[in-house]
Amino acid sequence: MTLESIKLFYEALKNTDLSVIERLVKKCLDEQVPPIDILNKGLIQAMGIIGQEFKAGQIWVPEVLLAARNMHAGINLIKPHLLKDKVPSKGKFVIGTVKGDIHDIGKNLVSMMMTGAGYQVIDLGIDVPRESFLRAVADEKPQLLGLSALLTTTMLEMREVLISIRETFPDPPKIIVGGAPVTQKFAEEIGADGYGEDAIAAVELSNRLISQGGK
Ligand code: B1M
Repeated sequence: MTLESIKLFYEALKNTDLSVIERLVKKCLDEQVPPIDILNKGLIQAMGIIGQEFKAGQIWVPEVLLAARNMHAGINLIKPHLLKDKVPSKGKFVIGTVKGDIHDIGKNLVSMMMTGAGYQVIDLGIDVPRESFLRAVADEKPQLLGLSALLTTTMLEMREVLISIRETFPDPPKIIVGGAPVTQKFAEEIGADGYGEDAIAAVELSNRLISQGGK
């Protein structure tokens, strides 16, 4: 994918006309661009530029919301291509965005990639209170629990969820964390079982944890 096409994705994410991003993604698919490249080198890179503009105060929340809507539409179009190959179930994975955080694009991508990799995914959604994570672990007995956070303020909630889970369950699931402000160092500091830089890394990490014995 060239710089020129990143510009096309960027412009499509900012366009109020939803059909612009839809046509662009369909065109890439027709031209046999690998779906994973459309995601990583097109949509995610373009959203990165929008994030920088937001940070610099050049654009405002409504424009970011518009980009998020368009991004969802683009992801929905490549989803069936990424999930094409059915694989046997590897285990249960509960995921949610921690309390106070409503960013769900990254979390949805992790859910999608984990589904594609053969995990049964239970997605608790956004702004998930600690009690809901506890209930889901009690009810579903997953091998893995994933926590996503996009804000430097909400990432601190990850530690609290982790402590509650480990205090409540004698045989807790492996807990993996991720999201833009989260780092390997932070994951180690809070005692998470692993950190995934992106959705693919989350799958690889989960596979490693499961092969080491899951719970
Ligand atoms: Co918000 N926002 N936002 N926002 N937003 C950020 C995160 C910010 C960095 C923008 C900026 O200033 N540059 C900034 C946070 C600053 C900080 O904390 N230091 C910010 C802010 C400040 C805010 C508000 C406070 C703004 C306001 O209201 N004034 C507000 C907070 C709302 C809340 O949560 N309480 C807010 C709101 C919003 C929107 C609603 C407008 C919208 C979200 C819409 C939605 O998600 N449905 C939005 C968006 C879109 C963004 C940016 C621009 C893009 C986020 C995104 O979707 N990226 C973002 C800037 C940025 O991140 N560069 C920003 C694409 C996505 C694919 O990446 O989510 O990182 P990401 O996921 C990746 C990896 O991180 C990883 O895999 C994914 C795929 O590769 N990953 C995991 C994610 N979760 C994982 C879990 C894992 C493993 C990997 O294991 C379990």
